[in-house]
Amino acid sequence: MEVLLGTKNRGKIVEALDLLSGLPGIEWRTHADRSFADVAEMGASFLENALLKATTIGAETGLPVLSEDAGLEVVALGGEPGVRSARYSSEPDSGAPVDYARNNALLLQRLSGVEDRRARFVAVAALWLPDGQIFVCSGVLDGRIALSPRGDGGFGYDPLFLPCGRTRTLAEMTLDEKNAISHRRRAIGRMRAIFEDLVAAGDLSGG
Ligand code: ITT
Repeated sequence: MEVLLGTKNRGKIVEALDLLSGLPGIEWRTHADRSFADVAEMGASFLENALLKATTIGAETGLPVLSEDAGLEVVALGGEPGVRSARYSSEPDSGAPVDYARNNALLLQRLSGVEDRRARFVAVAALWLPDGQIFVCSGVLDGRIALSPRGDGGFGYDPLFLPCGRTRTLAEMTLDEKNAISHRRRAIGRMRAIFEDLVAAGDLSGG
C-alpha cells in the first residue's frame, strides 16, 4: 500500500522517512516517484495549510497523502513568523524561493536587543485517504532563539533554535537526536499509531 509524502522540502522528507520507518504494510512515495504541483499555502493556520496540501495533492494524484505544515512561533514577536516561516524574508505572494539564511538573519535582526527569546516549533500533520477520511496530529517543541546561528545539520531555523534544557541548537544535533525530541517527531509519532490502525483495518488498500 502506497502513501505519498506531500512535501518537496528535502529536510522534512529525510526526517519524516526516518520517523515513519518500520511501519509494516506501507510503501512511502515522494515527489521523486509521483510528481505533483506546488500548493499555494493560503491558510491562516498550520492546520488549514496542512489540510490544504493533503487534500489538494490527494485530489491530483489519487494516492493517500501525508502532508505537514510547520513553523516557528516567537513569543516576543507575537507568534511570528508562524505560517510565514518558510518565506519570512520575502514579500508575501512574491513566489520568491525559500532562503533559510535570509530568514535567520531577519529573525535575529527583529530580536536584536530583545531579552525574551522564548519560541516554539509547531508541526501539524494531515493524512488524506482516497475514500475521504482525514486524520490530523500535531506536535510542539519549546525552546528559545540563540544569539547567533550554530551548526550545519537540519534545515530552516535549526541553527538558531535551542530546545528547552539543551545547550546545543537543533542544527548541532544528529538526525537521531533531533528526531527524538522534535515537533515533527511528536506529530508524526502520533500519526504512526493511526497508520497501524488503518493497515490493520485494511483502510489503506483502496489507495
Ligand atoms: P512543504 O510545504 O512542501 O511541506 P515548506 O518548506 O514550504 O515545504 P512549510 O510551509 O511547512 O514547509 O514551512 C516550514 C518552514 O518552517 C520551513 O521552511 C522552515 O523555515 C520552518 N521549519 C519547519 N520545521 C522546521 C524544523 O524542523 N527545523 C527548522 N525549521 C523548520
